[in-house]
Amino acid sequence: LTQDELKKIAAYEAVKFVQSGMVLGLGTGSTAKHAVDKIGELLKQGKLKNIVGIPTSNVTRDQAISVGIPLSDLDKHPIMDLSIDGADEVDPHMNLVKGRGGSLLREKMVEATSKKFIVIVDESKLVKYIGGSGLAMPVEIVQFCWKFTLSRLEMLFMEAGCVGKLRKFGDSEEPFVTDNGNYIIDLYFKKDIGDLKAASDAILRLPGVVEHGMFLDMATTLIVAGEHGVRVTNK
Ligand code: DER
Repeated sequence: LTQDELKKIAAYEAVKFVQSGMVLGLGTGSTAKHAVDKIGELLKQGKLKNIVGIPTSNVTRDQAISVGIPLSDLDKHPIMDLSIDGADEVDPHMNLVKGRGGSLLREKMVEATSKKFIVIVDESKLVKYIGGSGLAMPVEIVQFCWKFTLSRLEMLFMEAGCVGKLRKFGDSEEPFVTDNGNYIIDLYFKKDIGDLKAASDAILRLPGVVEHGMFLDMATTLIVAGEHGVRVTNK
């Protein structure tokens, strides 16, 4: 099975939890994309009714429109019955790293209001500890004096050998700009950063930081698709 087929299996398993009448947080990324497609399909078949989607990015908004999911926003629907989204890393406590697609702020705003937040991943996303994959831990920051903020973030995690990089748009030298008009600093750690809650608080206290990609104690259900099938775990 290819990685995308595994992502589809996890996504379709999550959509089984969607009931008619729900207000749904619609995630962003290549895994959540399959869930959005499936919800649209079930609506078309009449198997789902009266769904309101709250998209976590402009890309998901456009996809949801194209598959016929009625949309609204957090102002009108401040509480989600259910959110479904992917993740870049999942640790054994269901803490997540998200944001490699650049949508972490709206994802966190939507998913923090959810009664149930189902994370859908292929097994390659499972890590022993956050920051353990050596891949990016994204932080959304304001554009003003971004070098200043980058160096403050690196200093926070000096012991973990932290290096920060301004995310660029594709292969260009242009900085990536989020749906919210902000920049993203990708942090890379050489070692475990230890207490995630303390790390989260320290990052958020830095003026200039908008939000970070650690989703701590937010997921309620994890669906992992692997070579041995699909596994659903509740927190
Ligand atoms: O950028 C994001 O937050 C995405 O949800 C990411 O965490 C998962 O993206 P993927 O499903 O394309 O791997």
